[in-house]
Amino acid sequence: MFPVSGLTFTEHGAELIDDFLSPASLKSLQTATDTLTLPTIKGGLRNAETKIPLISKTIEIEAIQERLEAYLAPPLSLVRAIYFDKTIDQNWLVPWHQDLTIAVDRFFECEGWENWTQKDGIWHVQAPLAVLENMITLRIHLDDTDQRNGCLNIVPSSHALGRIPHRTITSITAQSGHTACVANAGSALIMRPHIIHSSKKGTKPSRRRIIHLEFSSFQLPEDVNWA
Ligand SMILES: O=C(O)CCC(=O)C(=O)O
Repeated sequence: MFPVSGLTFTEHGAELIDDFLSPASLKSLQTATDTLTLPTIKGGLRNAETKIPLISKTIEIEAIQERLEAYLAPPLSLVRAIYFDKTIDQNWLVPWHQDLTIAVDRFFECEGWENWTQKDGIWHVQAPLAVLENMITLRIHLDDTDQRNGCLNIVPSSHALGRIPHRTITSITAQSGHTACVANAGSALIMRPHIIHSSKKGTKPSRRRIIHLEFSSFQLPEDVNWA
């Protein structure tokens, strides 16, 4: 299987960019999160851009949105920001899955929009492929990561299979093989949300902080907004 450094976003649905952040931005984000501890860490800290204001500032200073226009046609907007923190004490795992769910500000009925649920009063729905194909996930690493602290694993090119029934994901993964996204602090993984991915427990746990940002250029139905 390819090392993550050999993958391209166009072909494999994921690409690692070394030194994505300037040293100054990396240091500031590390400092801002050094003393941040979360009560329930597995699901990450949602709406992280409002709770860690430095995230929005970094997006601006580092011209992140503009840089992502090389991967997804503009206009892009930030539609989700999550801060993940795996630690020695909170050494969680996430089984193989695709990110299919988006959050919107109201319920509507439309073919292909499935499995509506409400979480904390916010509507969540599995979006059609056209939406996912107009999204990009950016995972900024605040710590060096490999299998020892539970790096992300991906199945290269699996986004090309579209939305996959959950029951077949494990067998596809076993047949295809996967890549461990070994990465240095300050690098970023750009990936398709629907690439099959998982996160194992670290074998020798240490802190593994990620700023997970989702951008989209998809025009939602009239009167519907990202939530
Ligand atoms: O950060 C991780 O290791 C897992 C995150 C994940 O599975 C997700 O964002 O869907």
